[in-house]
Amino acid sequence: MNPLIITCAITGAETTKKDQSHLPITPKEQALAAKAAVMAGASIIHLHVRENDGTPSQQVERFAEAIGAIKKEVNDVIIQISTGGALGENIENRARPLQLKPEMASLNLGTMNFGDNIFYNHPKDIEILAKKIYENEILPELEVYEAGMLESAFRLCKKGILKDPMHFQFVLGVPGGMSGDVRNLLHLVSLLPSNVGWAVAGIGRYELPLAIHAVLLGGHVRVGFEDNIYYSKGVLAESNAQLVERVVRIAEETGREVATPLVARKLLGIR
Ligand code: KMH
Ligand code: ZN
Repeated sequence: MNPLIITCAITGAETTKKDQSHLPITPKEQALAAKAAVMAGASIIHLHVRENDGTPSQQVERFAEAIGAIKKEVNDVIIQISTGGALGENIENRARPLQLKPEMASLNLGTMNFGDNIFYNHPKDIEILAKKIYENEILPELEVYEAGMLESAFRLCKKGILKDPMHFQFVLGVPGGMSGDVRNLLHLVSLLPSNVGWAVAGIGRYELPLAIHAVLLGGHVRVGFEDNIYYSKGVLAESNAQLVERVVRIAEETGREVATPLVARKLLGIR
């Protein structure tokens, strides 16, 4: 089986310090959280940034500052910036950090209810973001929250808007999308052609069971405070790294090697 790529989504746009006091907000905090996650076994950092007061931001300068601080601590990590941003953010702002040409960026493939809100991804906006991502020679990670979005990706690929080889992230457990029921993951994986890669991010209590299944099925895994702030039921995690460490232990116990950033680049086809 391929080595396991672990992504750590250290901050997100929705989690607050009130929910999780160890949430990294400033570039310095993000750099230290990223370093610990990479030391634990993560090879990709999925990055959102915040203002000092915790407000979500899509400011290029803030992304540049955070990326610089992270790279200073762990030079070889793969940075994946978010073009999802925070709920309600306009498309110009969501596209802004692409000019920094990170190695990866997320690309969300459809509009959906997102808890009590709407996560708006107009087909035209998806196309605009895809174009900007490829123009900047960035690898998109295709965020899929339900099966229709996966089928949209196949259509967009036929039209040339998305390019092979595609790499998917199944984000399961957002109220409004597919839940993290393992049968949903199995269904999504069953729809994939052989030349694509996939990872899973389980939201909240779904994080651990879906990570275990991905390790066994040959997929990749995302964990972190963006998706889940708990270590176990009612017990808050102490750090993002603690969530990564557990996935590494599971991989080791099941004989799956964990990818270094270098190996992850090879697997993902990043030059
Ligand atoms: N903040 C969520 C509404 C992404 O990073 O691309 C969307 C999100 C997805 O976090
Ligand atoms: Zn995100």
